Amino acid sequence: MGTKIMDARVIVTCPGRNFVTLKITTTDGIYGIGDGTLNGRELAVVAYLQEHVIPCLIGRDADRIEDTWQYLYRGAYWRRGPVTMSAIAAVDVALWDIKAKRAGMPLYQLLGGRCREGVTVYAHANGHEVSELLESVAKQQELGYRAIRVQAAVPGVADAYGVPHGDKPYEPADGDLPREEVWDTAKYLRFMPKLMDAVRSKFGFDLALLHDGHHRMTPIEAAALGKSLEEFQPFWLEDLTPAENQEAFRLIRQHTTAPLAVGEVFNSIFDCKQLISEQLIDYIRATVVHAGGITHLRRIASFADLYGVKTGCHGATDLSPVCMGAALHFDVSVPNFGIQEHMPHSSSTDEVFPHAYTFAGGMMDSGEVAGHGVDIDEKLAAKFPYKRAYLPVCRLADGTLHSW
Ligand code: KDG
Ligand code: MG
Repeated sequence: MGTKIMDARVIVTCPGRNFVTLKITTTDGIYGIGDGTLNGRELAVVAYLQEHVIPCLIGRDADRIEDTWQYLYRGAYWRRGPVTMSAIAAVDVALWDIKAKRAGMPLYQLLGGRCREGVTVYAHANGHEVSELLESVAKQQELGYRAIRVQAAVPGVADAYGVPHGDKPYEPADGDLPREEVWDTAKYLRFMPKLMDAVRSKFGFDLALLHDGHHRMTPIEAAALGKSLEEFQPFWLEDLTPAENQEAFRLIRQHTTAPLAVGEVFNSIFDCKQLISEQLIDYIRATVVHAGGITHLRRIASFADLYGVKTGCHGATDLSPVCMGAALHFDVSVPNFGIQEHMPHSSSTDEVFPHAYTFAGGMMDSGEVAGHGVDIDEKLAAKFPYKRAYLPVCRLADGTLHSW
């Protein structure tokens, strides 16, 4: 019994976008990998890992996942925050990968085994016009998705969240410096019922429809949106208002029964404690990489389960295939699973990160390979050096900085 951490290394690669991966090797020659990507702030996590975490890992018992988590969280004195929690997640997932490989089992077996046959995922549809959005929804349906997020350009607004610039697939971290976008909430609030009406009129009510407000509304604007979209029966409305102030969701809840999803930017259970215990949300969006790994995400999910809140893990392209693989093992084994986001990676990203997970008929599955089933081709990764890339910033017409 007992295997020690012999080596830990950070690999940064940019096969179309930046990814930070931690590779831990043990004295018995097994390695595990974890995702530590923090979009637009990648090198902060790299430095945190290299300068402050890796020196403490060498020689530690690789089997002591919980103790290592506590050591890096409590032991650091400075707790929480996206940089710290992404770094802890990278270590945690690499150690779960190692433990599952040593056991010769897929990771979900160590998490209690399957609770379902597969993971229902939602796709993204978007359009510069309503007609283009409708075509995009039809295309995702043809691919097999039964849950689809809809985002469209708002008439009279220069930039809407979730709509690509030009013909390339949507990838917002595209600037060597942050691109500046201009936003108008009033126009958006007038447009959204028309958009949802167009989608429901064409596709009916069997399709699960999701929408992301991306933190742009005040609480009362969020309440108004929820009220106006209720008749279109959204599966969820996401990130309507910034959630630093958890109490703000009481106001939204007083006005609408539209299900609410929040939490892709959360990194700790304390970010959602009140949201969950007061039943102010329906889906918690925290995922493996930004919320402290499998160890902490399970804690959040167990707490959420007490209050009837389901999981809805973030799964945009800035979460690497390593995060997606780990999330799918979590998804198949967590009792209060809701849905998983799926934004497919580019083919070059998929080549750098060979993986066992699969997609078919609107569902994904972790696969049956020992560990979390995702690897990194280091030679190929080295061909794609880091390239600085920022997310955009958002302003109102008068120049006031707004949440992006
Ligand atoms: O890094 C930011 C993206 O992950 C985020 O903008 C994507 O909101 C997002 C989503 O719901 O996928
Ligand atoms: Mg979102």
